[in-house]
Amino acid sequence: MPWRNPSSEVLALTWEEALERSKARVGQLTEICRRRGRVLVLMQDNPDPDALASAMALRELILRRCGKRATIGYGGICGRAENQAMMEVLHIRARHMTPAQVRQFRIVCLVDTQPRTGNNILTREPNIVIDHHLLPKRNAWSAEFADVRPDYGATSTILYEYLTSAGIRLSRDLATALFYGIQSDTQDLGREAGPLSLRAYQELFLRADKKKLARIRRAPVPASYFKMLADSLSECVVAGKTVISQIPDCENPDMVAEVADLLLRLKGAHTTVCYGVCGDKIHVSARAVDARDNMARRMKQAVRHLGTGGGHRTMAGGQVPAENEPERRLAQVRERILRAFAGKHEARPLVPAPDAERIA
Ligand SMILES: [Mn+2]
Repeated sequence: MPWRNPSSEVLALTWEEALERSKARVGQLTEICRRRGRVLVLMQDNPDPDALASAMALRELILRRCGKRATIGYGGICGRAENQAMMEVLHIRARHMTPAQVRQFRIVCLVDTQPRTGNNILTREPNIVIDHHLLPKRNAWSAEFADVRPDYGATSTILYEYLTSAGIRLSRDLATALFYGIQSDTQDLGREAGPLSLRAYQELFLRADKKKLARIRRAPVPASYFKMLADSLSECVVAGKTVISQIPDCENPDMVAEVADLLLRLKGAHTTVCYGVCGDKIHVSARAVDARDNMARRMKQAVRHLGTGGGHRTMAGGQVPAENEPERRLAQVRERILRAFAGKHEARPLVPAPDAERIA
């Protein structure tokens, strides 16, 4: 079934109308999952809280409606301390998988990601796609069931609608997960969140376990976290209203996203980009204060013919394979980033080098 980016008119739906729509979708979805064969809920390679919560919710829906225990999987690293804590504290059993393991499942559901985005390990057409990222104009894909809502702040909101419309009572852990998913993906509803996400957020807040939320948000980080942070700041440059940073020895791709988020707090900054080599790929994250800066479009521009990229208007990600000649690839990516995000502005260091300061 081919899909197009819907207009934002859906935001005109009332909560009741949205639930009605979701109820119909749940019917279609459960019909597919009831078929013979094991079900896999696959997230992006480096799952974030929205993906983890959505996968947990979809697993619950499939369990209650189809009596089947779906497996939750991902291909990369779940590196961020908060995300690891979320899995542990809320008992989300997600497995790291290889493409060969993924192929053993007959029914595959993608959540919070889409086929051919380069950020998941699926090598065939999925049966089910539930997501809220912008759809690609080219590289169109198809699936038996697809519910993609780019006007939604989080995939967790879609799953909350599904569960509510199906009359499924949420466990405290699941309510906590979905609340945290919406909160983190919309940055406390400040980023691309509509009235439906607001409604879900309010209802879930009442049910969420605040003590567990605090344990997740303040999860301990290893010393290497501060090393990566220090390195990223010493490499950081400002070009016009764009802040660009590199993490030289990046242990996990989540750090790239985290630094991009952090740098957006710089006074006067409109957009931020952070990149670094993690494993055999260069990961890139971009953030913007204003949706008009369309980060997804610029990211695609920056990685064109080198890798894949996409996302939302205010947050986007990209991946460039770098198995061969990583240094040359890195230089190429750096140049592309400067061109796509900084234009003609001159790049100056954010933090002066310690030596330069001493001389001055
Ligand atoms: Mn999301």
